[in-house]
Amino acid sequence: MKLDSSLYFITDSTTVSEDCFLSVVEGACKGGASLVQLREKNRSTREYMELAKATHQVTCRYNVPLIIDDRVDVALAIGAEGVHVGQTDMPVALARKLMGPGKIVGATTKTVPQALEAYEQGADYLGVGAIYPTTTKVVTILTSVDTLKDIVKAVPINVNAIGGLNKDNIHVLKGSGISGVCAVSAIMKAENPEQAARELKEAFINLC
Ligand code: TZP
Ligand code: MG
Repeated sequence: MKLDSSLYFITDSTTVSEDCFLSVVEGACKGGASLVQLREKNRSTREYMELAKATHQVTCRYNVPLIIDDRVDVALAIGAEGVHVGQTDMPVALARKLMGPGKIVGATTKTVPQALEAYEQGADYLGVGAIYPTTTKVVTILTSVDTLKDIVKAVPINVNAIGGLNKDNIHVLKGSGISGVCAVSAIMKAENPEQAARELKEAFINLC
């Protein structure tokens, strides 16, 4: 079945308590997130695993696949549905080999050659950005919508836009052919994450 990446919620647990964090994840799922990525940069392996297990309990209730950022070991250990790797992480081919054919492997790419390489190595989807400047802690540069469109044309897998995206600015992606949008702060920092997720998803669906 084709992967639904229409609304890809990526977490940032650094600004909230764990209870609050899990309720944001639940709100995102209720509001229509079709994928959730747990993205942790400052936790020990043990802490990452514990949070991943708790997050997975929530996402499983809503049948939303959980993707673990960077860490194939954590993804395998907790039985997550997939892993996401960046350009400085484990190569896609190795992540695919370790995860097996039934799991989801995603990759961050910013150029057509990177996109082709990730696709050829077995990626199921690509994250492309940052489209807009972002307030989320990340080392990234801006990617133009033209490059995004070139990547969409170059590979037959899902391509998602990422970076500073919200319901009020995703109109720039109209006609780009993307399969979905990724968002951290638009949902994580929203007063009502469920409503924020619902509105962002609606805005994306209205683009297509
Ligand atoms: N990669 C490129 S931009 C970004 C990542 C992980 C962060 C996106 O966060 P936000 O808050 O949706 O701008
Ligand atoms: Mg990474």
